[in-house]
Amino acid sequence: MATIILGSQWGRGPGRPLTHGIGKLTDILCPKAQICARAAGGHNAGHSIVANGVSYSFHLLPSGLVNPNCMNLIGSGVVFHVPSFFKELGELEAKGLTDVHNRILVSDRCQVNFDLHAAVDGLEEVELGERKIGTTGRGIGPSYSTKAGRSGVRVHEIFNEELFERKLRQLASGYKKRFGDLLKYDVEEEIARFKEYRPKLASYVVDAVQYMKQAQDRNYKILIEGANALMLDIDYGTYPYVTSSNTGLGGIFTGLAINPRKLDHVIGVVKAYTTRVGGGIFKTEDLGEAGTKLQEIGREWGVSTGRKRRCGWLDLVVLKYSTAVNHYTLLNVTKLDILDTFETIKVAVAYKDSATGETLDHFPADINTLADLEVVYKEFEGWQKPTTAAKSFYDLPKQARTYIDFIGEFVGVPVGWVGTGPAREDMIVLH
Ligand code: 2SA
Repeated sequence: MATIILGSQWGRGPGRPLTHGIGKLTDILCPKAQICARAAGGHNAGHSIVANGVSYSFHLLPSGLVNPNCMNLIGSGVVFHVPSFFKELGELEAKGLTDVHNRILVSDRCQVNFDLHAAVDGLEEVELGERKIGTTGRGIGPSYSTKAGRSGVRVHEIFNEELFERKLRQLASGYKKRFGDLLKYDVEEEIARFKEYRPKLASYVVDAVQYMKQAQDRNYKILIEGANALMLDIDYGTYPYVTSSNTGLGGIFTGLAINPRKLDHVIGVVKAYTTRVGGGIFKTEDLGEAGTKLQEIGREWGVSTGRKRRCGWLDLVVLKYSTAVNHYTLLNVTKLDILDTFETIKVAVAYKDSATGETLDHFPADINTLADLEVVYKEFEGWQKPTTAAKSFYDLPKQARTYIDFIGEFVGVPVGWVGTGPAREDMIVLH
């Protein structure tokens, strides 16, 4: 049976160098899992896990590597950057994780994300000027573009040297025609690097369809880690200010070919407020004191790029929409403790057309329509007490319980976990 963990807002990450977001829940659920898998995205994702006092950062690799008994799989929907794969494995090993090389597999159907794609990512951002997306610069968009354009290179093709080199040269020359000398990329150097990677990579590559089928036939417990979050989904996010993969539930099925009838739970990770990295609309962003306070107390910096995250209030219109797309069966509210010192806490419950006075309780497709709408907030009294020591839901201050209950009731999904601090034990289990 599989459990899927998905980011429900614009980021899934922890925002501080300790375990706090999807990583933390993965860490908690991992001891029960035999396989931990990634389905989509690439090395643009980022979160940290603290295990036995050591902080581990994950970008491309599944965080099930922290559990010594867990196998890990990079699924077919991931855009696979080979240098990052070896670098991240090396870093995890240097920090003391054991047997990592024998516990990670890569689908032979993954698209290869080349340094070429990162170079193009940068140039495309420059072309966009003021309308730039604010990407992580990891070549994610260009990798998925070449995949959709059917000119990409897949992992299995790395092992057909002649084909690989021909396709990569072709790809590079296409981009060279578009960008000329602005493109700083030496295809021959990349080809030379792959001569070294090729023999080292072979033992990790697997037919992931067969692998997952066998695992599901044997009723293995599989934990699937979403990358990024729903509002960055290429189809359902705030397009075009999104990443280029399906970060929602759909991407899990295309990326891993799992059996939809063998699912335990789809867990939505909901930060108790909202953050966003990069450009794009963010209706509940607070550019004043509250936003700065959330940024500072929450230590909201991107794990992959170190960029400051924009901060604001929880948007339940977004969460309801995210639930309609991802069909969460349980929610994990995270970072509740970051709100501990606020006198008042605001939550978006609807949008309003100020011209007509009409309220909208759903999330519109058009970001220009959205831009014109006003946010309708509900205000909650803050609890102004520390929540980190709470061991059970009833240890939480009454105002904090009201806040959590409201979230679950508003979207119609039970809250299964509440994160109240960075440590593994700072997680209240409710379900
Ligand atoms: P890209 O690089 O093409 O995927 O960027 C497109 C948009 O998607 C956003 N994006 C992210 N937003 C939040 N967190 C992400 N991962 C890292 C983290 C980010 C970091 O968890 O901290 O370290 O900066 C992530 N990855 C992509 C990105 O900001 C663009 O708006």
